[in-house]
Amino acid sequence: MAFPKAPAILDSHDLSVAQITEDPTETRLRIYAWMHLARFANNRLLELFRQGLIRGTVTGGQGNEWMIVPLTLLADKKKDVISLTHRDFGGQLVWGRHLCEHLNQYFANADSPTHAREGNIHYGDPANHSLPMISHLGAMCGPVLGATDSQRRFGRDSVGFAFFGDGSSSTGDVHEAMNLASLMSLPIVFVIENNGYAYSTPTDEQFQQGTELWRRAAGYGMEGLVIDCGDPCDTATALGSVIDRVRSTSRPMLVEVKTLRLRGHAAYDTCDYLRPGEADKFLAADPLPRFRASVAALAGAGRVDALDAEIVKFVEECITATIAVPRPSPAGMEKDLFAPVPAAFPWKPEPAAPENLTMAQALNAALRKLLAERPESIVLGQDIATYGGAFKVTENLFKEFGRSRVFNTPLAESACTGYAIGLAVGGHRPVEEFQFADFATEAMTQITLNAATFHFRSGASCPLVLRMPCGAVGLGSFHSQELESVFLAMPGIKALYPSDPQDAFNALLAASEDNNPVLLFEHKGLYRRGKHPVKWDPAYRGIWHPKRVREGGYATLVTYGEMVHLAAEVCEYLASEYETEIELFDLRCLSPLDLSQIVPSVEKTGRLIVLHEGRRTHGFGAEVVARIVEARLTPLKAPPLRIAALDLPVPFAHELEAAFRPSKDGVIQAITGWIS
Ligand SMILES: Cc1ncc(C[n+]2csc(CCOP(=O)(O)OP(=O)(O)O)c2C)c(N)n1
Ligand SMILES: [Mg+2]
Repeated sequence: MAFPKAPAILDSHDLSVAQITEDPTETRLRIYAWMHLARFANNRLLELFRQGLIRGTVTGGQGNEWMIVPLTLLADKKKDVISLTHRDFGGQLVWGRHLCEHLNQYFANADSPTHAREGNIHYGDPANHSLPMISHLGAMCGPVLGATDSQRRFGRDSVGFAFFGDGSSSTGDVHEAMNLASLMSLPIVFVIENNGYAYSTPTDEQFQQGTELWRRAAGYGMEGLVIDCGDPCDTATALGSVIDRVRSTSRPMLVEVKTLRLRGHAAYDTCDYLRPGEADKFLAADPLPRFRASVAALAGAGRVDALDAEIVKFVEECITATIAVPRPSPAGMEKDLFAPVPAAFPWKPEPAAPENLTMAQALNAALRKLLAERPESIVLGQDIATYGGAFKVTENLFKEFGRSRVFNTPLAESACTGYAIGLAVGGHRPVEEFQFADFATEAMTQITLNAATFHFRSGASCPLVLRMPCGAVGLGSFHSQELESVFLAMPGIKALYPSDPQDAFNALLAASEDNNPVLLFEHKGLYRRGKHPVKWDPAYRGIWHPKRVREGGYATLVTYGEMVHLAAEVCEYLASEYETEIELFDLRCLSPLDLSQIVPSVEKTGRLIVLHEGRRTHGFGAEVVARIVEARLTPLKAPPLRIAALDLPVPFAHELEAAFRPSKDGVIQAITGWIS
């Protein structure tokens, strides 16, 4: 589609503070042009929504242009990082792309930047360091930190911009991210867009009255300031010095902007909760008409009128053009869930000779290999540096590779995972250790809604490995969970679950070269379950497929993780005591699930057993059984047998835990009962 030509004044997307005094008329005219474009286009979006031509909703940025336009004009779009929020439409326009591309997003057209998989303001331009927001407010702060750090690690003096409202300022993510940025000395400008309301809730119902949000900066060891709603050039001057300071010091700063929300929360908002006279007060405070008058005084009213007309004409032409763009097609949607499988890394074929290692040591060796051979790799997590991790999987890596590659994180799983997402999208390959898989629930949004959906909605890759020490080893409810079916109920996540040291070594290499978020489940009971030979295995990518551990004709048993060892003992026992041969599979990869070898096995045996340590209800086995049964043409000889943990929290005492999860005797009993 040929885009209408934009007014020439919009050719420039940049501004320096010096231009305001050097060339006041032209500079002000240019700032005004962007503000007017943002305001007029935003108003038209609202009308188009009301006409039913835009679906979902429109969250307007009317009243925020005085801040977001100067800020994005001042930013260095070649290297700075931004994640614009739902009041920042003006910033989206300045950051880049033709207006028609922005309108395609709102119309959810085939050519939209998100392929119509997201609507409204939920888009960005990852190739140009603009990270698409997810609805969960506060959640984009972590990714901005990571993507900015990624730029910095590539040698650029980038600044990151993270935005949140007065309402969002109460989210944990915001606090975690401010602490993390200060701790890591990251050059981030945190901007609080305080417009006095979170949807219908005024600030005095959100935090203690009299609280000045910008003063929170001191609590995080950073500078803070407040900028009142007003003249865009004064704002540009103030923001320009903030940006310069953050760029040169590499210290974060917190800026509270007292801004306006002129059209309510969103297109459908009736605003009847506003206090008497408040709407008029907001309109009277709008800086745009005043700025227009001051520009007209300098440039002449005729010039500003002509500019307005030119912009209006351009917007209308763009609307006409984008209304004609075809609607999206569902074709290709499923293919785009995951980033394509990349070429294998040119790994060194080492260690060539097998070394006897525990699974913890095998993972350590794989991490060392990754850090040594891939400069873009980064290892992070709680206590993983000098201490070597709660299970010593990262032992000595800090000593060998130093703090820039291997570092401790604070107890802030959400922001740290967000930070890792930013690193990954920026071109790095982070491997994050959760101290226990249980604590990954703290990062649920980042894993399941941010990382997992990134490729689908933006086309960008998010190569992230999340290491999950899991399983019950006598530690009770909060250090024992098997969370695979919780996480894998959400699309866009890959998952490996090795059962021996060589597979663990292979799994880490395979996960680290994939271009998607990969969960690596590591059963704690396997970390030190004897030493086994580990070496470079050219067929390491086989880990993405199940392994037949034992042949048999009576039934097919599918399991993974620590249960593979228990199942092998059970099969041995049943062979010797019952002369019943069971075909045993170690799934190894839980997502994407490959049952292509297992279905023919069930076809052969006619019987299916699924065993796992996770709970039975909504357990992973339910999916395995359903898929195999669906794939079969002939009926099974017996109902499928699911053996899993009890539907309880993981109990602490070892007698209780033993009764909770499948045991050798329990599995034998279940199978022999099923046979007879
Ligand atoms: C974590 C989270 N909780 C709830 C919502 C639903 N929601 C969307 S916008 C909004 C109000 C946000 O207020 P504020 O941060 O002040 O931003 P504003 O809309 O005023 O610009 C709410 C509650 C959300 N998007 N994210
Ligand atoms: Mg608000």
